[in-house]
Amino acid sequence: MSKRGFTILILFILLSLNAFLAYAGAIPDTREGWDHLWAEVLIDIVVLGVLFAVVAVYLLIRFKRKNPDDTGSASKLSPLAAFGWVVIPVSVFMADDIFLALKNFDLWSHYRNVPKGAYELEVESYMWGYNIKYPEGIITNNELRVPVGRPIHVKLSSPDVIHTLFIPDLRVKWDALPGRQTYLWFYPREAGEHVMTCTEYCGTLHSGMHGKVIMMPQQEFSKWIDTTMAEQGIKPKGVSGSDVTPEAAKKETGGGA
Ligand SMILES: [Cu+2]
Repeated sequence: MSKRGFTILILFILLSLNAFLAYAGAIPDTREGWDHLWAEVLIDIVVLGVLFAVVAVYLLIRFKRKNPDDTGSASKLSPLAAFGWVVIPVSVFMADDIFLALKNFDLWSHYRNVPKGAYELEVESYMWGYNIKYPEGIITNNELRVPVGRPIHVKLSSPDVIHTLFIPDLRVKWDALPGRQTYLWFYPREAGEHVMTCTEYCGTLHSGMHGKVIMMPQQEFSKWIDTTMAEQGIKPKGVSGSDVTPEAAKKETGGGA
């Protein structure tokens, strides 16, 4: 095997090994999955970019014209060698592309399948803000409160133009479209506050269209539900919504869209 062929083979093995090691890592959540895939894309672009740049620069220097009258004397490539020179570099690129596409598809399916037992909310995005409707009947404005430790299924709608519900910290984002219901889900792991914002240019006050996602410990959330229900004059319907078990919620939501 020629020296160059050997170099390409080694690089191909290294890339495949990288792909294999990356795939062996499980995706525990979409947020981590997103970060992982993004890092992977950047690393692969850099590795492939540097690799091909090095080869190109080497060839430019190695076969530089020595004097203005040089016409070159390269022997013609055999059909098999010509085929190899096309197929091997293309395969290196394609192997990585296909690998990333498969990983992306895997992550995408996580994003689009709402886990069972999710707490279901409706978020109406309008010019210019968010109305959040809780299953207990509560409505809040630009403040999305959720309990920690349970998946949150957000059904999105818009009465006017296209908006987005984007929660950067959670790596979750989906459009709210007039005349159609869309959805997203996320899993609050710990208490805290995060920004939610619209990323669809939706008119004059688009830049002011943002709010807070407030993740609360379950008990605190239940208390908040009870207090807010009293404040908004909502009578409890038999079972308090905040006490709904994941099993009961499963029947309500049915998962999916
Ligand atoms: Cu908007």
